[in-house]
Amino acid sequence: MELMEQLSTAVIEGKIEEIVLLTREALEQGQPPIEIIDEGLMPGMNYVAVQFKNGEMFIPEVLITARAMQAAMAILGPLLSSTKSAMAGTVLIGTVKGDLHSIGKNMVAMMLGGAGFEVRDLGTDVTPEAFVEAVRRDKPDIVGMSALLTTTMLMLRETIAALVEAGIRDSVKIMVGGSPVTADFAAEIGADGYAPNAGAAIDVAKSLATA
Ligand code: B1M
Repeated sequence: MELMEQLSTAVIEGKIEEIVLLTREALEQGQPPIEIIDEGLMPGMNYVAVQFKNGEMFIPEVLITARAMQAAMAILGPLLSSTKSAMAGTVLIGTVKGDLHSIGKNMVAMMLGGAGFEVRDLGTDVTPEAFVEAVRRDKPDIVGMSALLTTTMLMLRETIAALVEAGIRDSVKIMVGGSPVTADFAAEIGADGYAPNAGAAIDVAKSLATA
């Protein structure tokens, strides 16, 4: 089996030790980190997503695959960041209140770091109050919010409302993303930018930082 295919299978089967070995092997073979993500890890994660949706995989199994994915990202993330050039701006990022999905947000954070942004990750299940407090403290150029559930997507709106209420909305640019989020929804809730994936998030962040 080809190496990228082996990586996908290791994600699906949640084999952490194997995924670490395969990721290192791919790097030793000179495969760029971004290609290992796109061609090895993501196809596995996409397969898991379909199985989960169809009720053929369950939360404990999905958690194991998520851990395997994170183990690979722990190796690849710093390499994405090592191409850091001049500081492009500062970004505060977090997954909104009620939402524990971290993989996509982590990927966006790592890619932004690699593109030269200074990134502060607030983690998951971040309340609107915590976003407000962090903006006051860190004065970032951009606040990035991730939401993966149709229910927590509404928390994007509430978090923006909290920033407005606190009188600091106009001190930052707001970027949102996550699988249920659309450009229309982002515009409707008053976000400044939306990105469908981590690659696009870099372009959006760059244009927001210079706007
Ligand atoms: Co959950 N889950 N999950 N889950 N989970 C989804 C999201 C779901 C679509 C699966 C399904 O049913 N088809 C579904 C949501 C349905 C809906 O609301 N429409 C779902 C559900 C229902 C749930 C629970 C409610 C299940 C339950 O308890 N009954 C529960 C909720 C827990 C909670 O958050 N309160 C739950 C739990 C979990 C696990 C904990 C088991 C695990 C998360 C582990 C973790 O993250 N540490 C999990 C996972 C892994 C998934 C799926 C299978 C994969 C998500 C993922 O990591 N994708 C997911 C299915 C799916 O997405 N199709 C699913 C890979 C990742 C790289 O992609 O996160 O989309 P993504 O990020 C992309 C883009 O969206 C974008 O860039 C990223 C990289 O390209 N992006 C941004 C993301 N954030 C961005 C921010 C930006 C810009 C771009 O700017 C700031």
